[in-house]
Amino acid sequence: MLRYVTTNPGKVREAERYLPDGSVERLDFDYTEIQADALGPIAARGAREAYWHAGEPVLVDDAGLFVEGLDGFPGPYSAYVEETLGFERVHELVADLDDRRAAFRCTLGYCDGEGFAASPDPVDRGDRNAAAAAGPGEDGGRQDGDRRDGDELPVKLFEGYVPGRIVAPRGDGGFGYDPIFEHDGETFAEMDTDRKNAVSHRGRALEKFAEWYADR
Ligand code: ITT
Repeated sequence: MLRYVTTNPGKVREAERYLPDGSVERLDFDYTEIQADALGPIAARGAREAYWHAGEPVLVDDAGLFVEGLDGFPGPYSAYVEETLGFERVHELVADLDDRRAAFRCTLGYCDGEGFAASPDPVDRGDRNAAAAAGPGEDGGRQDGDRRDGDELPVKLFEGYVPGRIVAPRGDGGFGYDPIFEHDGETFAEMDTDRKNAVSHRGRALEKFAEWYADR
């Protein structure tokens, strides 16, 4: 069984459309999100921690909204900004800018404790020195020695991207920043799940993952 590790049920609703019925189940586990200026290292670190927690194959999903006129902000800080400001104030911040173009990015990190054959998608193999310096994690259940080994587990990454622009909130579907993100004339909150999946950052990343996972 593959565990889709997230505190956000909206992500799993979208992911289920790409994976065979009954092959994925959500695991509500809040892995540590390290501070980084890109999504890949956050997803890789999260996938290792989630794998050690779950003890079975895991997929983590790190996503963010990158606004051009704000030099990519909130990007990897999107969850914190949504919790503190909310999407309405993000729209207000952007409303007066000349450049309201934005993109959603999603990086999926897969870990099952094994290595990977060469393929075009990146594999994060961790950093021994950084892992040793960080020391053991706090999620318990494993011995410290095991944990350090775990920090070197390879994680396969799958990336997806969708361009759009920030608009006044419209629609009541989806989640997160969906009401203020417009793609092709509609906000993500105005689209149903299949329509959003067909164009979204998560859909693109899941498509690559599902194709690869079928042979795993
Ligand atoms: P987990 O980390 O537990 O998976 P999260 O909701 O905190 O859940 P992220 O850190 O990946 O997930 O999300 C960053 C923010 O971007 C957060 O505020 C999400 O609601 C938002 N977000 C992610 N994907 C989105 C999408 O498809 N549409 C709208 N907002 C999205």
